[in-house]
Amino acid sequence: WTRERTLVAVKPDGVQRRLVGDVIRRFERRGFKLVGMKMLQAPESVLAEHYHDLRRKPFYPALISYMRSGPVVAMVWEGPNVVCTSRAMIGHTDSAEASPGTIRGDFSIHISRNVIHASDSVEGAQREIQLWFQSSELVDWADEGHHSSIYP
Ligand code: YYY
Ligand code: MG
Repeated sequence: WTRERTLVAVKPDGVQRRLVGDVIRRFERRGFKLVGMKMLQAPESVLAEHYHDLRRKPFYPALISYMRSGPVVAMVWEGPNVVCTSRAMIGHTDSAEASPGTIRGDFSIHISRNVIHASDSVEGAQREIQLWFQSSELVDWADEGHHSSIYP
């Protein structure tokens, strides 16, 4: 496989609700590898770039102020098919439609407070990782044998 990475971020409501550990636990249990993580108050410029495609949507101002309402925890996860699998793990954008068992389906009831972000394509993930992280903040660590029991 070719190395695939995605950007996951616990949004301010998720941090306030102490859901960071649960999110990390779910990704670790699945077998993905954490290669970057930081807590930050997201700068306006980063959010503007991150949500550039949504800038003309009616909910955009509320989305930006929600994302600026507190710190987020940004993470980079690595593994086979991690972009697609992460999207399945977080669930539908609209929490009302998110299946139980997904992060949004377990922890959220409203689209505007949906706890978590994950990139929606491989190219989008590359763009978002570069936006949120310096390359020096990503750690390329070896799996030390566990690797082969998680994926060949
Ligand atoms: O990628 P994802 O987060 O699942 O959805 P996007 O369509 O990229 O929208 C980003 C973000 O915007 C979403 O997580 C919540 C918010 N939002 C909203 O508040 N109201 C909508 N009708 C659509 C999206
Ligand atoms: Mg999106």
